[in-house]
Amino acid sequence: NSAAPKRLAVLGAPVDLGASQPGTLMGPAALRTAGLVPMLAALGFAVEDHGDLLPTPPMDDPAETLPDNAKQYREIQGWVRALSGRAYTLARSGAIPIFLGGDHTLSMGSVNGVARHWQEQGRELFLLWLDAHADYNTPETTITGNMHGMSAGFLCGEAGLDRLLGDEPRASLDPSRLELFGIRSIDRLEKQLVRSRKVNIVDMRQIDEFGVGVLMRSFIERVQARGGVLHVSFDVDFLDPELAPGVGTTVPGGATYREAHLVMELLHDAGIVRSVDIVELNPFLDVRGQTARSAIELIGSLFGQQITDRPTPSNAVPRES
Ligand code: B3U
Ligand code: MN
Ligand code: MN
Repeated sequence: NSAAPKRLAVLGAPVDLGASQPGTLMGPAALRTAGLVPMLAALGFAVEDHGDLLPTPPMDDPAETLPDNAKQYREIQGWVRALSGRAYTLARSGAIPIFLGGDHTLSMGSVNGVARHWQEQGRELFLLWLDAHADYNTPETTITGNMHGMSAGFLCGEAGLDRLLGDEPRASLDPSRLELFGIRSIDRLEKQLVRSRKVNIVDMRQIDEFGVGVLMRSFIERVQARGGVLHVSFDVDFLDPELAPGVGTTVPGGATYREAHLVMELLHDAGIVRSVDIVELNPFLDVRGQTARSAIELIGSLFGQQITDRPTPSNAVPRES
């Protein structure tokens, strides 16, 4: 898609209070150490590194308005508010923002901000959630209270974290525009909730039966048929733990090296990606930088790294006219 912007804006958000295990705050540093910025520059992009974000100071929400079962709520609120504002201005600047986490609460801010921008442009934003988990809990359904398990639900307007953004405008994302992909761990009440909202889920069983190519192409076709744009929220636990041991919540049976690259290559060829999160990398748990390096390679495929520069076959996804 020749209309796609050629500017990439990298922003770190070293938040780790949304996860059960500390350590994802080192994620942005590990991704930079693994060579993210020069890799993207070598693909022909103008890459701006905006460094790491600081959270806004805690708000003075009265105690009785704070949600139960949402651990570290005040601190996360500071991150989410800061992220939403920055995401909005970065998206408006015409660059493709790449948010480096940090745990998956990052997306509550990043996606809200970019969604607000696309709403103003009158374009439908779709959200691809590459993850072992559905992250569709609310303070009411959660078992752990960990807020990284609530991000997708929050973004689709689920109740219970209503004051999280403070005075930042809350964008609305219809659950029909969320695609959960790679799922293999979901809580009981969470499953009921995604079913009742008719969220699209591609779980690992579907991937085993049909393959990622067919499933990803049908999702891309759906986005293109609506003239939509896409935010990719990449939780590295989407990958199999053999490939990506550096995460706090590994779940066996994840995407293989080749499946994950094919997902990224198809997304690149479709020309619909306008913003990206890379989250849940925990360098403290990583093995000699392996997970960080895998994540970087996959982001390379998402931004056009090819094996033989052979274009997508002509019988593949129809292009936007
Ligand atoms: N669903 C569980 C587990 C979980 C969600 N996201 C992660 N873990 N990384 C929960 O805590 O909500
Ligand atoms: Mn996640
Ligand atoms: Mn996950």
